Amino acid sequence: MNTTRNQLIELLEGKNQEFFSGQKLSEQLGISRTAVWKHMKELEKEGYQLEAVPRKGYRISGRPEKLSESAIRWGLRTKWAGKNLYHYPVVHSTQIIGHQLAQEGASQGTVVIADEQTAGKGRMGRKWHSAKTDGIWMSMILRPPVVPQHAPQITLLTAVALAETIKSHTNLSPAIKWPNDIFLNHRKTAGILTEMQAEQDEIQYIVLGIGINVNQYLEQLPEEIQQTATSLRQETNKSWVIAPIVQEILATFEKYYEHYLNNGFEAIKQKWESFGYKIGEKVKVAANKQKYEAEILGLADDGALRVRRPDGLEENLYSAEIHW
Ligand code: BTX
Repeated sequence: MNTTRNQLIELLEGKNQEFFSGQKLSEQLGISRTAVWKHMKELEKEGYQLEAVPRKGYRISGRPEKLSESAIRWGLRTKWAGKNLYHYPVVHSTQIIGHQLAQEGASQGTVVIADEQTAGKGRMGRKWHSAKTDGIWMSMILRPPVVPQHAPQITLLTAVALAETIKSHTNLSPAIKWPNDIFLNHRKTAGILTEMQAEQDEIQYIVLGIGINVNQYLEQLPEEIQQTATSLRQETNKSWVIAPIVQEILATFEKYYEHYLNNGFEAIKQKWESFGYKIGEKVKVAANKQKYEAEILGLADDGALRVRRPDGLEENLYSAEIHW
């Protein structure tokens, strides 16, 4: 990460569409005007469109379509989420890098994002297909001051942030399948993997993995998920620039996360239920080594899934697979 470049982007962003004089930039960054010019050339290589007008200065008139650290930073309106950012073209899994960074002490909100994962991870040892430049594959480090038993609430909160972002960005109507899948038109378009390092009563860190299919057509997905998966492009028939979606996810997540820490889970629960998939419907549940039919009632106050069995017995599920 080049911190001068980050500062430069932040300064230009603060000016919005106005010009920023080369002299002012060089003073504020503490570098020569030639160095400012060199950084501008680097930004152009990353895909920025820059205007340089004599006696007026510089301004950015277009942002790169290609994902990069700068592309996410430019216009990112968060306090801490994504402020510390690592972008890679190819990784095994952003989760693995997230764990390494967290163990080295990386701060809350640190994000690892990749164009492609060669060994993307789903839950319980499953695979997450994450091919090149067609999706959002990212992990964020969190250090929440909550007991480990409440960590699943952060997964639910993340699902709300994803559903809300997809809805506002694309006008589609996402639904959340408990606990962590985002569905569009009954097909999975995003998943969340929450991995935690914890002591008895304290979370050391969480690596929150988010995967969203964005620009793939169905035929580009592996055959085994073509009947069950979808993407934003498939549902909207257009391609999407990744960075603004990432920015909106980070800002929405940060808003709900802070609300959750300050006010508890209640508001998140209500939001989650407003997106909840199959609430009031009968589904097949696999839990506690049993399989049975049950009606989904909603969330319990602590985030457990409330279901009612055919005999009327109601129960709260903390770990279960839902099918239909
Ligand atoms: P999950 O266990 O709920 O979902 C995995 C299952 O979903 C697979 O078994 C397969 O059936 C299906 N699947 C696999 N890939 C896709 C896909 N691209 N779209 C739709 N369905 C799929 C969900 O696990 C958690 C996924 C988290 C992924 C992120 S990406 C960034 C981070 N790094 C990493 O390695 N994982 C996380």
